[in-house]
Amino acid sequence: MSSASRRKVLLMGKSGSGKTSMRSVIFSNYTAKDTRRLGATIDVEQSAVRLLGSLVLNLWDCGGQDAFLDNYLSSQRDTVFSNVAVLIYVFDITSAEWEKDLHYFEDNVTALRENSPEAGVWVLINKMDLVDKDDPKRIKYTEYCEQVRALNARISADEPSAGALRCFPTSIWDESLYKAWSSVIHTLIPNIELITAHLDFLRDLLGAAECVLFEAETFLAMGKSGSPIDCEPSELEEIEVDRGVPGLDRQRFEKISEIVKSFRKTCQRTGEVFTGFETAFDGLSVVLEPMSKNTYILVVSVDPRVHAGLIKYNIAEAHLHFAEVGTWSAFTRKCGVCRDSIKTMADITYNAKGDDDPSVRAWDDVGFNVKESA
Ligand SMILES: Nc1nc2c(ncn2[C@@H]2O[C@H](COP(=O)(O)OP(=O)(O)OP(=O)(O)O)[C@@H](O)[C@H]2O)c(=O)[nH]1
Ligand SMILES: [Mg+2]
Repeated sequence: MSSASRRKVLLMGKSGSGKTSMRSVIFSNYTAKDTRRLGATIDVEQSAVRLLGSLVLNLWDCGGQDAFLDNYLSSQRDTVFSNVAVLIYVFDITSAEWEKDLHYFEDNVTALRENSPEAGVWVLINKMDLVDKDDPKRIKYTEYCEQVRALNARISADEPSAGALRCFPTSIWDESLYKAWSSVIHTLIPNIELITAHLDFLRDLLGAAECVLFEAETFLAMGKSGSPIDCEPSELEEIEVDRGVPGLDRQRFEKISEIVKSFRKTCQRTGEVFTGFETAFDGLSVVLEPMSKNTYILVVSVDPRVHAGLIKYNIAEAHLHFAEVGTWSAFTRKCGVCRDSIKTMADITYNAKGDDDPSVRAWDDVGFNVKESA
């Protein structure tokens, strides 16, 4: 495996803000309730999480007690802050020491910019479930975000290559956690454009509103056809608008992640194995199926002629090739989507056997079977 697919992710923030809880819910199948028995993290707990077969996240869960924080900023500064792809900084919205928390954040981002200037910073303002009743308009969250952004802009002003900062409100008790983590992972996937191009192809083949790829273990949404996964409604592509995407629930990806994960747990308890899901409404078919060893695909078709069986047939046709898309190395299966997309990519090659031979079938040759049997 190439080292390019290993990414160091720092998880930092004050003790008790919820770092280990979120890591355990997302990556170790804990329920929110299970996290109550977690003890404080001592120093740094490192773990490696493999996603999509070839992307390895090296998670550094950094215990947030004052003595540890001081160490990270002094004796361990270079070790902790070098080669970082993403810093996930977790704040506790209920903290009584916001000024002090902000001060630590400033010190951490300063150390990050010195050692890994291009790293992205994800600020998760956690435990929103504890304040939402008293502050339904999230005024406090908005204010905190503004302060964090202003601080980051000041620290990063002299660093033209500084990675972007994004803020998310989170709670381990609802799907907001999946939205934030999906956004992190999405940016770490190598050649995400290639996945998007394949999903676009399947979407158009099936007259679908969208095709979404989920990671099989965490059920985090990795990518989707069309516009980016976290774009604003005004940024949707015309074809998505035509097919009714604006009418879909804006939180659908994270809701599906959470629902499928908890349903899968229920299945395990009753000795069943979750393999997929399909349903049909008036003129709408929805299918969720394994796509490769490490992924599931969700297809929402709005073409009334396209039934679940046809969607599943096309997913099955794409299986072998999607397994290859997950490995990012050499592409050997004939594919028109790869041929067009990889031309513009520097770090991967497309070298399919029989690419020039019209009698060799590509998985995306529309109507190939029809021609063959005619
Ligand atoms: N209500 C609520 N409680 C949370 C949330 N996230 C975490 N907690 C609780 O907060 C407590 C502390 O969580 P941890 O994950 O251990 O905190 P930590 O940031 O890892 O702390 P250190 O390891 O000391 O740095 C646990 O009892 C969690 O159940 C949340 O979103 N809402
Ligand atoms: Mg911890």
